[in-house]
Amino acid sequence: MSNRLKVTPNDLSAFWMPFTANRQFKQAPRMMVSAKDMHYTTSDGRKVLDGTAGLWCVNAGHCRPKITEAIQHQAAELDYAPAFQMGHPIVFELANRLVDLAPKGMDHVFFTNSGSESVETALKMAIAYHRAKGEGSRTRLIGRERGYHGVNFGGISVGGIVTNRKMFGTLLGGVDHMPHTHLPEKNAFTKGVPEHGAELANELERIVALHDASTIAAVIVEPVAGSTGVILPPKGYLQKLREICTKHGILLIFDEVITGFGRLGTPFAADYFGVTPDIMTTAKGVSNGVIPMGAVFVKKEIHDAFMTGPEHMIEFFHGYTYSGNPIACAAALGTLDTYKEEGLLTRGEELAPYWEDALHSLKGEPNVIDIRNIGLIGAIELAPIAGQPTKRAFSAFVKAFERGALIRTTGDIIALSPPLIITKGQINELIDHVRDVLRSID
Ligand code: PXG
Ligand code: PLP
Repeated sequence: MSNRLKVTPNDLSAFWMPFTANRQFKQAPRMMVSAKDMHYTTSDGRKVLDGTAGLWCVNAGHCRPKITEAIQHQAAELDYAPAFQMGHPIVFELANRLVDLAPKGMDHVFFTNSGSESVETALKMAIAYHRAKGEGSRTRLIGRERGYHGVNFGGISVGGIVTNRKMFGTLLGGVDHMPHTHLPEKNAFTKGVPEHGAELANELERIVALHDASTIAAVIVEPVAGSTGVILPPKGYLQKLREICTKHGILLIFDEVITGFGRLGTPFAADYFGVTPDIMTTAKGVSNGVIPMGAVFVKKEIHDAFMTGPEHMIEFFHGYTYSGNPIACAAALGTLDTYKEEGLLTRGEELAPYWEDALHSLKGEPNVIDIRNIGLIGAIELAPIAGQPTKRAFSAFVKAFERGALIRTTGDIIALSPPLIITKGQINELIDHVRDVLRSID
């Protein structure tokens, strides 16, 4: 431990950090050395309140005993078993537990190691499903502007974040995008789901008319877009997408990597909105972020469409070395036990009104141009500094960290998504940090 605490800037160069301004970070590193429940401890011994559940994943809070014990036990008992043509008991147990939690009709689950892999898996399943049903012409994928579906080639192709796409060539062919639903001129400072914009779902009809339904495999959207700065679906929008997809035989994929596992105060966003997709991608909260894991839920009809042909044949030529890794499964079971014992998958619903009021109390603070909230998610959008987009929010992030709160910024938007164990007192503390920071930066 003492060695780890003694990292000096010269030791930092080998690690090429993900989604990080590497040169800037290495000049002034921000290091966490331990964590418990709602707090991190930094390398200089300060406590930092986790306002973001890590990267939207540590839903049960940090270093929870059930999860730690499950991992320790599993590591000593069965560390690894091959994932292909072999099984081990707890992966089946976990699949059953997850299916019991999932929206009705989503009866099967395929394991991956991240949200990005869940997305690739879902897109491949969708195309292969249509082919298995004799509709091999359905290959086109429809995403949405400002969507985030991870960083692999399929995900950035259906995704709609220009910085994640522009450096990487031609991406997947046969992809189209619907418009995003961020309408600040009509919906700014709305509490919860906004009134305006459901008609944007009709853009899907336009795309269907352009290409013909017989060429389209799937539509993928985040029910609530997280990474791109918290964009909520207007009232009725997701229902409309569902209707249009059903009408045209197009699969609807909900990317619930962020919204899954209690973030909105329901187990999944599908439950919150009362709209059931055909495929649902998850990761993050499934294992509390502690060991990498992702899970793709599918409806029975989709799974069953693959279960044809000779029984000795592999039905779906897809999978990862670590699909259903035993230690990841143990972490996930420990996570689900913790969620259940503490009622965490619905705790967000009780806290949401308090959270909403606390967040919206920031209206009127310097440079705040919009505030959005749903469940235990919040976004505070700042006016950018002229000619220097992202700089104002990044200053807020650094200042907040120095003051003792971890917040997340994307563009000039502050996104908050605390662990679901947060108390009302800690909500006040977090929002007070943000308020003080907004008053202290340019
Ligand atoms: N889909 C969605 C909807 C996501 O939010 C992914 C896929 C990819 O998951 P992996 O596990 O491959 O990272 C995500 C991930 C942020 C932030 O601060 C968001 C994500 C990841 C890291 C940071 O907004 N979302
Ligand atoms: N690259 C090589 C050379 C491999 O042998 C494998 C798996 O066997 C992979 C990539 C894929 O790795 P994973 O299954 O962990 O995604």
